[in-house]
Amino acid sequence: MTTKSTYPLGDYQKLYINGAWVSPTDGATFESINPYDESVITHIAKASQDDALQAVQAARHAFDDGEWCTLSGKERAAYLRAIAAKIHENLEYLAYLEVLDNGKPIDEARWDIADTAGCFEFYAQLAEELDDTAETPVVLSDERFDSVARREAVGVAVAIIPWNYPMLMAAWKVAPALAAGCTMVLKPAEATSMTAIELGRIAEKVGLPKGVLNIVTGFGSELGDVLTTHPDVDKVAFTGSVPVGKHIMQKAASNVKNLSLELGGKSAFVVFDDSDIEQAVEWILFGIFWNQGQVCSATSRLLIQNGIYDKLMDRLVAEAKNIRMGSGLDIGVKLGPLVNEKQYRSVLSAINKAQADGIHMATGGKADFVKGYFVAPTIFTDVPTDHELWTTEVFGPVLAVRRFDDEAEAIRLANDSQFGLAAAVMSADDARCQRVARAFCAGIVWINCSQPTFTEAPWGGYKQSGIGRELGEWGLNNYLETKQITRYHSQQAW
Ligand code: TXE
Repeated sequence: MTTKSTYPLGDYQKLYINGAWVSPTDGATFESINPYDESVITHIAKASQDDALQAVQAARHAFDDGEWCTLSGKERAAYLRAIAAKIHENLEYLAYLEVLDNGKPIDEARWDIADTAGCFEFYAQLAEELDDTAETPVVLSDERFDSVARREAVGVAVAIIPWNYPMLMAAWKVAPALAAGCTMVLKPAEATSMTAIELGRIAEKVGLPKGVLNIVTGFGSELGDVLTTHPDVDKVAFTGSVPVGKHIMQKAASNVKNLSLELGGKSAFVVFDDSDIEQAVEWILFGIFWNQGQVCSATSRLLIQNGIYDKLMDRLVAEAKNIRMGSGLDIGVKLGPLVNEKQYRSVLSAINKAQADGIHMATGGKADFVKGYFVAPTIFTDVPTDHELWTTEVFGPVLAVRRFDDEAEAIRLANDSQFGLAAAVMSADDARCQRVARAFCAGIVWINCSQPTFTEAPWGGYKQSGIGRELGEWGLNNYLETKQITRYHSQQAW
């Protein structure tokens, strides 16, 4: 059975710049492809470099001369709440668009859209609080002076986001930026542009002042350098691949822009002998197959203690084989297609390489579909620690498994990675879990679960997984500068 099968699609051939819907200067568009059946969903406006420049100028003008900067946090919060309300109102439609564009199961898309609204609500509250908390007194050692630390908007921010959670990733950057008082240029991933454009429509409907949020759809390889080197841009926030993150870092050095990066991961899940097998199976499957494994924090390396290994692997492989694949719109489907042909080929090539290198595939591989970018839930065992399947992000439904003897070995194996985004541990012994959690080199650690994500808690990685933290108050701080204001109030001579 399918959920509501069709909704009328909007117009996706315009860019949202300075509060107006404009055609790209050269009139270009590109196709958005449905990963389920490879059909063309619609045509998307393909911004030129000139369009990107105009978007930056609009954001600059709105920041320097517009009404946005004169608003209190409470007034900005009202816009954020209005955006959240509109997202709630249109939840089914927006979730449907995410499924078409990205392929994910509709229930997951519904969670994403609800979280997107929740993110705007959360930052609305922080924007309100900022009215009281923006300035904090600083106690100085010299009493002839007093001082305050004042938090102010960074200025014009650029957000470049990926395709795995299209609207949610936009919210993670747009909501705190607007809460802080920044203006923004948002560039969604070319594979999934529709809900970003819908966000523009929502911004227009709630009357967000012009130029505060600008949306340019198009290719990162063409627009990226304009957005990340322009002297009028004060901050760049990026989520995506490590190579592009490194490239952006170099470009953003042009005028020492404030930069936050959320890059890849190869996160470990450590399961000790005393774990409940069924609970372990549930969280391991969720940790790697949710969103087709296209999750930066996916626990794609599984470390199982020897005593539980055989039993747990039997159950894991059996359950992985049971995962229903198909159209994200079909009720009961738990695994949709990968987002696009590029990702599909890249994941299949990682699987083929591992097989060619003699690594044992317990289940999975290319799925038996005539059309669409389907890869079955795949599990490799006894993966050598120097093999790329163990060291490199696959970003697909592919789990690499190894055994371990004791806690020290598990921690060593988990931390032996160029990445440090997330890690998970499962055991009935809470003291052990707490110890291991503190020993992990990772920005996000889960105990007895994997992947639950909360808007209130910090999100980001160690090592090559990135710089800075999103979400929570940390996410707001990404878009704030801190200014010291110090006054000399004594009659004494200096
Ligand atoms: O990423 P890209 P891709 C990882 C994952 C995946 C791999 C490739 O391992 O297999 O990256 O995915 C924009 N200047 N992640 O190719 O290219 C691009 O338009 C500025 C992890 O899709 O990094 C898009 O908006 N921007 C990840 C965004 O960067 C540029 C999520 C991400 O695309 C640019 C996605 C340039 N030169 C992929 N080139 C995560 N951390 O969650 C591209 N872009």
